[in-house]
Amino acid sequence: MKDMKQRRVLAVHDISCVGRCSLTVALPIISSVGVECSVLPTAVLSTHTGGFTGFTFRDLTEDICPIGAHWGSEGIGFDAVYTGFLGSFEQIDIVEGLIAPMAESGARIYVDPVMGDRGKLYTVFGPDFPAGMRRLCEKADLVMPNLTELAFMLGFPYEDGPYTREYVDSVLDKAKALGARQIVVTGVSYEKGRVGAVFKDYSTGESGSVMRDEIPGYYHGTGDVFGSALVGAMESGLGLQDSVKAAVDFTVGSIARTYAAKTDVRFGVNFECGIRGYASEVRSMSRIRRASCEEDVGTIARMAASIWPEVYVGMIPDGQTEYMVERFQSEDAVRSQLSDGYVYDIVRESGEDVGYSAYKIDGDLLFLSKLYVSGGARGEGLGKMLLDAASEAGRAAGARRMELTVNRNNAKAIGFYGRMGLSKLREQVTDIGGGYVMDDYRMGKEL
Ligand code: PXL
Repeated sequence: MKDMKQRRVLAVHDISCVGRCSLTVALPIISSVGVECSVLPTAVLSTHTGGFTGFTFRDLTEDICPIGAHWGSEGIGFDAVYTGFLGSFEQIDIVEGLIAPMAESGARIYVDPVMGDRGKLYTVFGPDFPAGMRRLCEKADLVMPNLTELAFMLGFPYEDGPYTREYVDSVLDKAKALGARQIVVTGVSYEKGRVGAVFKDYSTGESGSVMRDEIPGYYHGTGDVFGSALVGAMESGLGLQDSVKAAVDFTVGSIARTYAAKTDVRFGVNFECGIRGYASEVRSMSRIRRASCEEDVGTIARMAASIWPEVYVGMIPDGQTEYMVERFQSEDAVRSQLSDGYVYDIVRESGEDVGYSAYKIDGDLLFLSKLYVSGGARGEGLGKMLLDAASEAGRAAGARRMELTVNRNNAKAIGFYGRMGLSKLREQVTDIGGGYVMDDYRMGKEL
């Protein structure tokens, strides 16, 4: 189908041909949750640099600008960018230049400042490298360093764990200086034998941790398995806490499988056998998803056919609801709106699709065209969730105000929109053919 709105992520990492890290894990993991994953390979190595000797390294820094220029000339854009291992200080600068305009046009930026572990920088990096990574972090919405990388970027001495909660809180406070709205720190331990990730959203103050039993040994590529799973979950619409949980569980499962098999750890971890479980966990946890396949179109049309008659009964003349459902919410109508730039979000409750919104962003205006939740699921905050998701998407794409139309007799919806901060702008009558009109209020608010 044409122009369905899957999210498109650009993964900027090297390709280590053997060893399961960087792009060879980002691609399958991000794809597994139905998010489109494009790549920008920064270097090609025969293996990763941890544990193999004599690996080849072809630097692709020179190709980055022409690749970006081509995308620009074709109008190719990304909803998010996820950067990982970068080969040189110069490469950081160039990647920063490439992603700055993407960030400005609303792409969410995830930066994993891959540099070191267990208190040491990887041997391929010089002492000036952390300053470069720190600059890149300033461009990010979410950063995912380990404690070694934080220590190098922020200039405090690295200490081995376990750590006190006060110590980790003080590190999270210091890390605010990196400038990202959200942070996830990996490899944190509060007690011997338990390890996991802590997270904080500086804009809301939400923070927490996800800890699991530690598995003995050191496993290559786990930072990339974790980062890719985190990006896949976030881009599927999960909140920070749920995303961290999904990523930790997937990573720990991959390590456990590898530990049990006693395979050579230089080849990375067995994430492949857990990828289905991860994808289905993300899917079942994500309350809101963007309609992106033929099945979703059928779901929306079915929801409309059952919700609309219930909403509009007694509000508009007999026959008008059926007319409007057929005209605006048939599968063909939904398909053509999707091709025309409308985004449909579907919300689920207890694993069932129970409502949806549709909106279109045009310059500084986000027009919310539809917002419906089925009778049995009302009063659970799902309408607000859909409205918030639309507002956030609008803001990220540069919209400054939201507007919608609502039937003048629909007191419940008018009340709801009022509570959500929208006010009446004017009355609006629209002739929709078939002898019917829509007698609406136009409502709006600043985003
Ligand atoms: O993200 C880990 C990683 C990625 N790419 C290369 C690496 C490593 C870790 O050592 O060497 C080339």
